[in-house]
Amino acid sequence: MSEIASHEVWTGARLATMTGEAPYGLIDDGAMVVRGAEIVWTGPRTSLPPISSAARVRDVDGRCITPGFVDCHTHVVYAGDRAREFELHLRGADYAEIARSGGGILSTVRATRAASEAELAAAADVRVTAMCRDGTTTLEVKSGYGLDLETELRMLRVARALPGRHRLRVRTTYLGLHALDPQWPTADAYVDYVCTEVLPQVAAEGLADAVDAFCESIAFSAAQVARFFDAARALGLAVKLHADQLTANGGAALAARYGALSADHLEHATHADLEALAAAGTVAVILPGAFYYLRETKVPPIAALRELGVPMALATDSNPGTSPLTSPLLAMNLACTLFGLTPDEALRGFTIHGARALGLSPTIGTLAPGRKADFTVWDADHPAQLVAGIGANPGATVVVAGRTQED
Ligand code: DI6
Ligand code: FE
Repeated sequence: MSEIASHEVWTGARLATMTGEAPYGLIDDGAMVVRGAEIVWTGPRTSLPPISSAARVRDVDGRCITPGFVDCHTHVVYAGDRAREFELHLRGADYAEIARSGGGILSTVRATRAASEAELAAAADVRVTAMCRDGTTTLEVKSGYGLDLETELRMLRVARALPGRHRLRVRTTYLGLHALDPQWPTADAYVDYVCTEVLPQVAAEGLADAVDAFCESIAFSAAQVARFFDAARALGLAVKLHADQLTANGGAALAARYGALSADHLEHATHADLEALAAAGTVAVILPGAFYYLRETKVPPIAALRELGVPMALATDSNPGTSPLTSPLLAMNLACTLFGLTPDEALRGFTIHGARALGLSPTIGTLAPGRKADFTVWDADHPAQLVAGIGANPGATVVVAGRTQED
């Protein structure tokens, strides 16, 4: 191979490439060459091709390098907080009861509608700063706390502007069917409004990469979501779905029928639903934060997903009501302790499969030639250490598009 006219050569690294079948796709004593914003070579240090003398060599002294984390399901843009509801929940009120009595999503809707674009951005900044510190380099952000045209557009604009202040990539999702706005006489009337007035405007302004809905007994039916998905598909938008989280309601089957990028939660999905996901190539997104916070008891069907070969992504579901969680490290630990994922599966969930759940595979999510140079050098010598701690960050140098914070 000819000499690499490169800028950065990372050596002395234990590379968790997340490619192939071997645990973590590990390369001990590895090296990685980065040119500009792209990875151009990875492998054992001893096979490193001749390097130009102009290259900058960075020896990381046995540290482990992972791909940047992809948090593929968050609601990180919102105003207000729901600590009062947490108190009620601990005293025995369940999530559905709180929602029916005007709390829940609607209480965050009231606070978000009242917040200016600058206030919403400032609130999101605090959370996104914490996420970046713990290794997140790509973030999906959903709207859904506005319900009306103006606030939904404001949320999406705030999400789209995050990379101007934080070093990360953002994908935005219009969560059109999240809760029923009480000003509408029926859910169907609200679905009509969303499909004919909000969705076309979101698409016209290019503010969303995908759409999502909350398919649940306390939210929207599979038939209502199908109408929304038809409208989204006609506008060329990808679909994702909150499916079978609290009850079995046909969500995962619907997601599969529409070739969704992902079906998320899945605690109550049936085996037939999972077979449909496998056949459709839809990613299952596992969200242990919400399970933990709501003190649920029905775990998602991990063994069946594994058996059927459905890729499992993992995400924080960062939101004020069911998962006020920003740390991918803690989410990975919870997925292992509560759901029995292996640390290898947890890391794949936040890298290669998270990327796939956003339609960004293979551009990001692994350490391999041709991928974006989004990665983290950890003050840890093995990737399992990142998952074994209870959200403990051992120290991290986060690189996005080939650049560290200091570059
Ligand atoms: N994602 C959601 O959108 C809902 N549950 C979930 O996991 C509720 C979010 C909220 O209560 O604000
Ligand atoms: Fe969610």
